[in-house]
Amino acid sequence: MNRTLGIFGALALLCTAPAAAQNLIPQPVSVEWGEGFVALIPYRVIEATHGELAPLADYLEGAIPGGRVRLTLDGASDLPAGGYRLTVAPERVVVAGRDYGGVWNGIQTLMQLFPAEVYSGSTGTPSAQFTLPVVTIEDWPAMEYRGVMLDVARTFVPKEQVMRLIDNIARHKINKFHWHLADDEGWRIEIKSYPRLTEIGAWRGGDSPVFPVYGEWDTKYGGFYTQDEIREVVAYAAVRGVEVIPEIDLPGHSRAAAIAYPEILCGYTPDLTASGGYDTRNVWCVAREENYAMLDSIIREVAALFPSKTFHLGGDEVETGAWRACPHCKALMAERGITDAARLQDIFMARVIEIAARHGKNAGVWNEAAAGGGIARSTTVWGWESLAAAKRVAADGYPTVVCAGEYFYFDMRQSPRDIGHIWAGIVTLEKVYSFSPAALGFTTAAQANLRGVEATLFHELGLENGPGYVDYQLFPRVCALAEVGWAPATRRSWDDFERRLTQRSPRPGGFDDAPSHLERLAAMGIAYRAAEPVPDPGLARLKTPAVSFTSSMTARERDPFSRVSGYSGAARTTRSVGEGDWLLWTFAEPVTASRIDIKTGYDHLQRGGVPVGRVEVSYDGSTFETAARMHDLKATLTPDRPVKAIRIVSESPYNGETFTIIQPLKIR
Ligand code: TNX
Repeated sequence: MNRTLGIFGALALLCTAPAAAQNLIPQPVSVEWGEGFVALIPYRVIEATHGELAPLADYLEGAIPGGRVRLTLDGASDLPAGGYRLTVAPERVVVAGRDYGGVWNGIQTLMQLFPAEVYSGSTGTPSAQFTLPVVTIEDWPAMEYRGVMLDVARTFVPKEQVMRLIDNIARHKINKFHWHLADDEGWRIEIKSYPRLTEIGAWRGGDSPVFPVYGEWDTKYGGFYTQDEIREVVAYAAVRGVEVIPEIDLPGHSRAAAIAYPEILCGYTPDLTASGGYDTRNVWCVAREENYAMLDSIIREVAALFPSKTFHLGGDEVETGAWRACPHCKALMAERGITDAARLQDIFMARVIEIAARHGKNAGVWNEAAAGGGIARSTTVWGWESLAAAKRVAADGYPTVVCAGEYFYFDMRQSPRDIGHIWAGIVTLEKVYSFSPAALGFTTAAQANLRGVEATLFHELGLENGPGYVDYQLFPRVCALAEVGWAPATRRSWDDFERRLTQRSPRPGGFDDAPSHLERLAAMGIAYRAAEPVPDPGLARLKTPAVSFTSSMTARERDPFSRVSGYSGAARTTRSVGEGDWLLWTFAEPVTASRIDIKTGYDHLQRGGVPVGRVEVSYDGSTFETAARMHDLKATLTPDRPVKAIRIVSESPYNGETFTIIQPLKIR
């Protein structure tokens, strides 16, 4: 296939060669700078020597402003998978890939030789500044698996944004997109044989039987992908050399599915006292034979949509209480001679792994599912709980993807003042970059089992932090992850990485500097995290007037109400807030304040508070009037008179938890 659009050649300009000056990320294996720069011809002449590279020729056509480029699979067969040779010479640019992904990777390196504008979508006539350095690059990845996981269950991410994310990670030579499609809070993929999974399970709040959590408390919220949309995303990713790995999280994390099809749950009537009458069980019954027929049908439909050989079946954080209470599960345990109910998970996982195999897939699981050692060693295991857990599964002989929380959970905070979870600590950019299997004590045998690395974005905090959240959490940490997966630790230097990320690099001969990588991210339209957030100066000057706090609920011993009245921390009650429950702050003296912030639920996460309700104010301590409504578990008052008391009256039957958290008032 030959796409000749013009006849002029490129022009070589004689200048001194740049030092390793193009700020390439991830850092290639070998770069040999030649003499001078090549000025681009003002139109594209893109040629692909193999029919299968046609999508890449089309991609490049829309991606660069000019130049004569040959894409080929010839001349790189000696390189490892994903490898490429890129030569920029006056007569033409050649991207020779070991395979399709190799050509993609070479194209991405080529694009980093351009000014950052190449990413801003303007592929018109190149200006005089559009010059490429003469160079030969030979390059291949250290790790086969370089992934990003997105949870679309807690916060739904529309198809277009998923594709945008895939594009942006693929530009960093990330080659796997792990799509977390079902969890407690939503089922996001159309299953034709079980339509209620999305008719009911894709929506929460409003008139849905799935109760609201994590924001959008008083509206019906959700979404799902039709099978056609899934195919579209998979095809879009394939053009970019990205394999899409679906995940249906089993047998736990399945509340949305269980609300749509309650018969999948264990066969007993649960005690609903702490949960406002909701059945919150989220675990498939192991002993119910019909469950496996249903799962066969679900797995068959999902498997058919994804060309990936890998099918992630979940297996994390299974709440075994239901199994222990279930007469059928207990009978199964007796029959198999199992005394620990947790081991029922081995039986369940073996069944679904076998179903996946029947539909042509190798299973993937989270590390807990491999804890018993009872599942097949062909199963890829994602080591997420900790570095130690990742080491353990790798040492146990499982092909391992490392996504250990303390390195690769990008829902963690990037600094103490940032948004995010904290359970795995602060995950700074430098921490991500520091990951090195050898230095962190993976044995040689364990290292041989590593498939690679993956960043995960679990998405409980998406709704409350708005549309920029995904970019903010992922970038620039994905840039560090990309280099960790691509370049062995022996070839990496934090100082050098940080320089390439943040500093421009001068180019001789009067040409524009090579952009910093952050400039490229900006040109891609990524709302990356640029710096640590500044503290709110008002917080240091909060008032703490004497106040008493009471409620219709009682506090548990460990987190008493005195924490709220003492402004020292959060209190936690012994049950979910229900309709008519109240929280009351009474000041010793009326308080003059310009602003009072009221917050319930976790400090960092919209969960466990008062979702719907009114906020009443009293100026005399006896008559109350409604002054605000709870929104996103919080409210703000700007009183024009001294306030004697504040009362929250709940109008929601349930908050999705078995407790309610109350934060101290912030009074300014
Ligand atoms: C643990 S990661 C989970 C997720 C949460 C995440 C929050 C995993 C396999 N389970 O359900 O969203 O922590 O960081």
